Amino acid sequence: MISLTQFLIEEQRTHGAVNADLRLLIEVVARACKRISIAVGKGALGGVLGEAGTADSISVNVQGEAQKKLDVISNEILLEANAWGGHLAACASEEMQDPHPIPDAYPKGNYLLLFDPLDGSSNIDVNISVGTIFSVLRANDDRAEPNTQDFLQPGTSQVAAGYCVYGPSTMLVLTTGHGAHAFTLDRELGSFMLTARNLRIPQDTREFAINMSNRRFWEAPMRRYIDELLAGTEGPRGKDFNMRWVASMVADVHRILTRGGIFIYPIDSKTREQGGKLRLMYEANPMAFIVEQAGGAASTGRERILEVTPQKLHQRVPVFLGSKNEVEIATQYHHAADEAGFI
Ligand code: P6P
Repeated sequence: MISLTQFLIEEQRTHGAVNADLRLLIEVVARACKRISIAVGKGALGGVLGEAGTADSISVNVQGEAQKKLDVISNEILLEANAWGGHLAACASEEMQDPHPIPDAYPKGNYLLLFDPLDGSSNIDVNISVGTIFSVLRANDDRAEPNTQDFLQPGTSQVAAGYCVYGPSTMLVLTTGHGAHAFTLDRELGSFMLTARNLRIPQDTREFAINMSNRRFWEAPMRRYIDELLAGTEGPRGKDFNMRWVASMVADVHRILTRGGIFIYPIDSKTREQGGKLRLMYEANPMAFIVEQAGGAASTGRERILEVTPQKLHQRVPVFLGSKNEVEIATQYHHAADEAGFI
């Protein structure tokens, strides 16, 4: 069993896709995730549960969502860990309106790091798995101080992406463009150890993940697709399906990477104005990169997620990802509905 460090050095030797700076970046993010795992694992004992801010004014993030104390702590851990290494030009986070520059006291590098520091944090207070999601882009070499525009690159430009799921075990799943690989934290060693190389998502599945309570808000092709799954063996799909919904994207996606399935957060009449619920740059894009590297597919229901041209840093998109054949069926239903002119 090899460590994350040894794996990255092997990647550097075999593929050359991982240079010294990118290897340092990934190791620094992994180290930050270990610190977040410790904070999350303390639960009530760490005095870090509940909302951030004061009793009469809960702090709200740029998304307009109530911030948990652990959202703020996780964000700070990632910013501090990445400040001094000289590998980054700037960071961007779900928790911050604008990109965060590397302090002038430190050298700047050639990468941009985007992250959702603690995805699913509404589950923290009820002790359900949460996670950190990150995406790595190349910085614009011509600009000393990166600006928001430098971050607005399509998902196909990512050089690395990963997530850390804080569950019964803490696991890091990573891609640098040569497969998706899983590492489990050995708490005694303090190292992430390679426990699954080249994850593969089955092309077909009998398991779907969606928040069914939104059904009345869905577009027609979304209702058609899900109703056919619910019809089971008597319906057009001719087989029964099972449903899971953790309401923590990292946990749902990790299950799909491990045993297949389709994860869906569609656009609906509630989220039409914002373009969907999940964020493109630091949720959909990194997860789409990982899922495609594991042989799955990732679509907005109408186009490949990785080919969406970003317009805003906190842009939201619909997400269909997982077992390729199911993503393709759902996407085909949306195209058919669009061509027929009804939604
Ligand atoms: P809902 C968590 O807040 C999150 O961003 C994802 O992790 C998760 O998949 C989704 O929202 C859950 O949304 O509407 O079911 O609470």
